[in-house]
Amino acid sequence: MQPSALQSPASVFSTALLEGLVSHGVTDIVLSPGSRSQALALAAAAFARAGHLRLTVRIDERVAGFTALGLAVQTRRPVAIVCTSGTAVANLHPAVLEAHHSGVPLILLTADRPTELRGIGSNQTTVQPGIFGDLVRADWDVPAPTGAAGESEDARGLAELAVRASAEGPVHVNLSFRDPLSGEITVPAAIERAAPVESDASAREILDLQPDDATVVIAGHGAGPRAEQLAVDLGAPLIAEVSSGARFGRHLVVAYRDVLRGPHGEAVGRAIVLGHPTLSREVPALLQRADVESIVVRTPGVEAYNPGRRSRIVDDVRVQGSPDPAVTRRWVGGWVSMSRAVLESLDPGDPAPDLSLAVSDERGVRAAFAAAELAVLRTPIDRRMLVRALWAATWPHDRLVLAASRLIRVADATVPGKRIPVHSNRGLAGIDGTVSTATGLALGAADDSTADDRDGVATVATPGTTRALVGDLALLHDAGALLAPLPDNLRLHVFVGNDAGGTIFDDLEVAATADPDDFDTVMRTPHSVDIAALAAAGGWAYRRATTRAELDDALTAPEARLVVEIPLTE
Ligand SMILES: Cc1ncc(C[n+]2csc(CCOP(=O)(O)OP(=O)(O)O)c2C)c(N)n1
Ligand SMILES: [Mg+2]
Repeated sequence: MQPSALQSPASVFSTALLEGLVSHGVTDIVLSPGSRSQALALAAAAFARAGHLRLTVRIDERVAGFTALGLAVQTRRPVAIVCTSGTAVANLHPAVLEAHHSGVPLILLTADRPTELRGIGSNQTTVQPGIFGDLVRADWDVPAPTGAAGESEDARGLAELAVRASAEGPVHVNLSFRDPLSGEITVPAAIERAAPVESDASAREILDLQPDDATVVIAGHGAGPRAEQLAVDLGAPLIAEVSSGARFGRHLVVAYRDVLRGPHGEAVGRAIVLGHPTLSREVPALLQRADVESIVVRTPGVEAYNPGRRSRIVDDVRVQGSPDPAVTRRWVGGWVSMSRAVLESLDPGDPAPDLSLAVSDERGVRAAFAAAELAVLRTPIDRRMLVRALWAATWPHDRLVLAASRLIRVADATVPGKRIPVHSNRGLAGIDGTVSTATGLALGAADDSTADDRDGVATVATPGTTRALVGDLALLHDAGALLAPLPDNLRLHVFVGNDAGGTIFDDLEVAATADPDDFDTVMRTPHSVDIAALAAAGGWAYRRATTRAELDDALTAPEARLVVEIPLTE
């Protein structure tokens, strides 16, 4: 017989805290195991069993942090993370940094020892209050609950404050617990949902803009589809980075780097920035030019992008009047046709096959057609082909996740307009946590209640496939993500462009000046990890794609969890 659990103020407080979080809109908790955090963890398990929230458990807090980040990005709701004391807390730091720089709502619930056990060399006890410094929007160091009257109300009030403060980024709730560290848990049968808090828009600075013939709109990471609308309303060319959420439409300029360096770029008189541009040198150079009026629409809660420290930072812009169609045709048309010419010169593309040859009466002609078709399918994969193939295979009900490897830059310089969900951790462009983030995005999408109208991208009934495109080092950095269990109802495919190290550095000046062996040892860092074995260790299916045909096959693979390795040779 199981002994009946004791009453513990830790569990009573934790239960009330979770009730408060759920009632204010939290639907997901990601947790890692530990002793000091047991009251929160066991309460979370009981809440999940009662259907009040979804619980995701990860052994590694770093993986847990990025998984929560992906969940929060996808669901657009704050996600709570539970961990124990000590180094566990510090392992959340990378995800907290990314969340801080991209304004993602995370609620960190870290367990700690009570004050009487701090500062005396107690096991697994460090200085947790303030450990995240200025990266969190708010922090609390909560004394250990004692069972005093009113503690549960306090816990629910704290939950509400934490949810509110997390609207624009991470918050830290450090929670002390005393023995007994857990006890009986009484899960509320029903939890009343509080009305969402409307943000106060009255103090916002909105700048009125008139269309002219020298404006360009720049959509950095996370700008969203309104950047495209703004370009149309202003009669302006649209520079939209690959993870901007605005890479579509008639105003899009794919080869923007080349166009910015040419006469059209020189003619720019005004640039309006939304989101966080990080993928080119030409955009910051433009914003620093003395003859360019630079206007940046800030993302709430996030450090404004201001490369020359001369941009006008506003909360929003509004267009007055409409652009002259003839002017728009000339100005936007010039950019778009130059972009097209650049792309064609880079890559004339496959000549359109003459399909009539396939059904020709002459055997020789039919054979030649088949041989030509085979040659295309046997073509070795290069980076451009890889990013284009993934882009083409992604539909509005899917998600594409790009690591901060060289491939995101290739994608940004190459892929055409298409309205699909693309995510990349561009807050700090770390190569860490990409697969974990993709896992969170996939989990978020698998939850039907989140299948809302995201940015006007089609409302979907199926969660689709989440595809992550990562370099080999990005995969190895986050190898722990492959060890995490995932529900069967989601499809997560990780495409690894394996060039045996970090070849992004080959494009830097140092590649030509440094000793080649030293450059390899300390920058490129080649390795010979067996990716098939790594995938197998976590129970993932594995495929290797060396030709176009094999890649096409992998892109329609039915497996739930799949690692596709693509060897890249140049
Ligand atoms: C956490 C972290 N550590 C180091 C870096 C610096 N860095 C940027 S790209 C890169 C190499 C990426 O290698 P890989 O993922 O194989 O992509 P490739 O450049 O080969 O395409 C490194 C180490 C970083 N961005 N983030
Ligand atoms: Mg690499």
